[in-house]
Amino acid sequence: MSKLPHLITLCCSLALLAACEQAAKTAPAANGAAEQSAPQAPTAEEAAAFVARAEEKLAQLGQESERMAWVLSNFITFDTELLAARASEQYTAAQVEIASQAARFNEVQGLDYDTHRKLHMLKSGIIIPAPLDAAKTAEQSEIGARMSGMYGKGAYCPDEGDCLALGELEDIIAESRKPDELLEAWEGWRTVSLPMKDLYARQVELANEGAAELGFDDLGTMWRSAYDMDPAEFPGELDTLWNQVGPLYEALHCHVRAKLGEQYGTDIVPADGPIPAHLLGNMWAQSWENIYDLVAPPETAAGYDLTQILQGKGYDARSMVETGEAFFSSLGFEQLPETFWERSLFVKPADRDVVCHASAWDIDEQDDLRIKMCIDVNAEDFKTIHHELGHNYYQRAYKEQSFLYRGSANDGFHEAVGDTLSLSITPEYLQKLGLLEEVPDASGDLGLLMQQALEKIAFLPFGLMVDQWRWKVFAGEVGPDGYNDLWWQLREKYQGVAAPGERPDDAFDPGAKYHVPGNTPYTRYFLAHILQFQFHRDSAVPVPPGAV
Ligand code: X8Z
Ligand code: ZN
Repeated sequence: MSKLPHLITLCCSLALLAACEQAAKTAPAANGAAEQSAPQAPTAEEAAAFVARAEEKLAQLGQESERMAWVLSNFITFDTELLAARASEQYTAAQVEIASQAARFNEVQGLDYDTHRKLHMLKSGIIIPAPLDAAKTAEQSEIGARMSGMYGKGAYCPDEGDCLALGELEDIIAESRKPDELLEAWEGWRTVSLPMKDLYARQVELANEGAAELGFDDLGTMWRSAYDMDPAEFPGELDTLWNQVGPLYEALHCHVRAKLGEQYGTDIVPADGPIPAHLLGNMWAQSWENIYDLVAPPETAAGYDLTQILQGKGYDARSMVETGEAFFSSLGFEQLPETFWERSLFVKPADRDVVCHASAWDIDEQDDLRIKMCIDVNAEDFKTIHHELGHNYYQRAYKEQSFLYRGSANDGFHEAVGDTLSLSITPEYLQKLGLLEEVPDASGDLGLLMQQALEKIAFLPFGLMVDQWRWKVFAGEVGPDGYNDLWWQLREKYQGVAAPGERPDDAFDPGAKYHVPGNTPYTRYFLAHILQFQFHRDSAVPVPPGAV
């Protein structure tokens, strides 16, 4: 997880920064006399010094809070929630205070490029700001930790039988072809988010108040200001991208809807309406590779089933990660440190609650890299491992950068790197690994391309709509009573997907997606799904002229 949007403890940093500010205000004038008149405007040198101190403090304070977040995600208990909330409270307070102090340099002329850029990052790079009021900061942090805990511990407990955790419900959605079973798993998981709605609404209120204190219209404007362009123009850029790739999605949607109609009947999948969201093989209908068998082009075969191969060859969680590491090693990257293997979580523990949603961590922003993931031996998790390792290698490659430059050009870049490697998990690569005896005939490529489309093209509108929803929520275009309706309006508009039935009045379906209670911006994944193909194309080894 990257430090800036995360936790950081306060300790003496604010006192120090404040002391420096004070010293700057009362510095002797050039003639040696203490300043009596109105405080002088700060200079470019003072701005650079402020940034340097802020970076030093944020870097120093990040580690402990990152460890706290790690412990919470690995052991969700009453106490770890409380401790993580406290750490987050101190971190947010520090970030907000630094951001508001940074505004003092708004009018300074002659700033060097880095200072200017870093001041902007300090003022706008807070994912979940809080108001300066200490009680509200504490409330904000408690809400964040509680919602993370609720999601991580979430389970559906049917009237009869054992409770089912998200992973088990996802397996049903992926594998079952019985509409009733699919519906129960789909609706069951959404019982977890019902009690989040009020908490989420309050979180939005507090975050918006924090954003307003920092000079932003709302939190959405703040999020949109991280793309090296006028934040007001960013949505238009996304529209342009969507208009370019949307027709590809439409074609896929049309084909899949027709095939699902054949499978389940047009009374369940109407030929001219949205697709019910529980039939697409994924809990959020965000990628559809699990229904390949239902929609595969008849004249072709995928050629192989990577899940079956991995299982057949006796792969386990660790050897899947080792294989991912070997891909990076083959590109010339240094192996992961021993601590990565000692400290990462690869397998869902049987005896405690953890946040299973995959994530990559750089605890000390140097070499303490880890991933946390409840790995199942299947193709999807094999690719996700490459995704997570992409974060870790990116983090390590940037460790010598100054604190504020350790992130990526924008958040879409970080999400795209590991995925770019996954695009090279081709039959040829699998053969090199000894996973495929021989590369299937090129006549099977249509099947492979369909699999790729189900994973990558299907994702695009989902990647876009999550923040379209959040931006409207942050802008106050709907209140809590309208949250769910707006969610489904956007699901239909972008994805052509509908809820499989009437939703309860108090439903809060956005909360059933990790990144909403976890407060992780989502447009990054839409961008990454474009960028990774650009990276892939541009990283291809050029064929020398005359070689073909
Ligand atoms: O959340 C993730 C990663 C961690 S950054 C596993 N992804 C999004 C999701 O699961 O919804 C990767 C693709 C989209
Ligand atoms: Zn990621």
